[in-house]
Amino acid sequence: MYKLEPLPYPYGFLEPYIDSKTMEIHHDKHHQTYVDKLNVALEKHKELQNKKVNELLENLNKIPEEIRNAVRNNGGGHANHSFFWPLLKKDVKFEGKIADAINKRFGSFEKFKEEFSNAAINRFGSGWAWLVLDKGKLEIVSSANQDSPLSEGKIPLLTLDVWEHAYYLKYQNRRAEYVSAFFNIINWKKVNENFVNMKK
Ligand code: MN3
Repeated sequence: MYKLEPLPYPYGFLEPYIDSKTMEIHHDKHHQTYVDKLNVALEKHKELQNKKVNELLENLNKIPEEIRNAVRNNGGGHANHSFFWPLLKKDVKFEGKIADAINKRFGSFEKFKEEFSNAAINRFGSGWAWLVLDKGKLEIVSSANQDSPLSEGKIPLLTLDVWEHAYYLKYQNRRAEYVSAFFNIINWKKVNENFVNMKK
């Protein structure tokens, strides 16, 4: 059985950039639902129940076909949100090895911000924007629905949820404003950890 971990901070932790009510619904309702539906999908597949959710996503082609889409969507939903929450914190400096690597790869923080923002804003419908390592190289990508870059052999370092449920209460249709606010709450210390620990 998969289980929802508590949010690693109080609901109001990211105010005013992400409001308390959004965090509460997003974590307690949306994320919970992905976990519940993943458990339902795996009910008759005991051999998969003890695997890490990332492992399921890395090997989607090995998941029995009748539950593959359910695992892709709900396993993805569980993994993506679990990865997302700790990436959010106010007032963390852009520094460390990841900052050096971003500056080198994109030219400057501003260029990186522009490219990441475009990926987030232009993702049509629901999905995620990502900074990933793809064969050791930093890349910005976006994914539809709850698709994870793990399923394409990429290593996620940073992500932003651009489903409407992530921002609609406060920002309504103004996704670009939400994306801009996100740059005030990136936990660069955590992104740096992801980079240092996962670089292959
Ligand atoms: Mn979400």
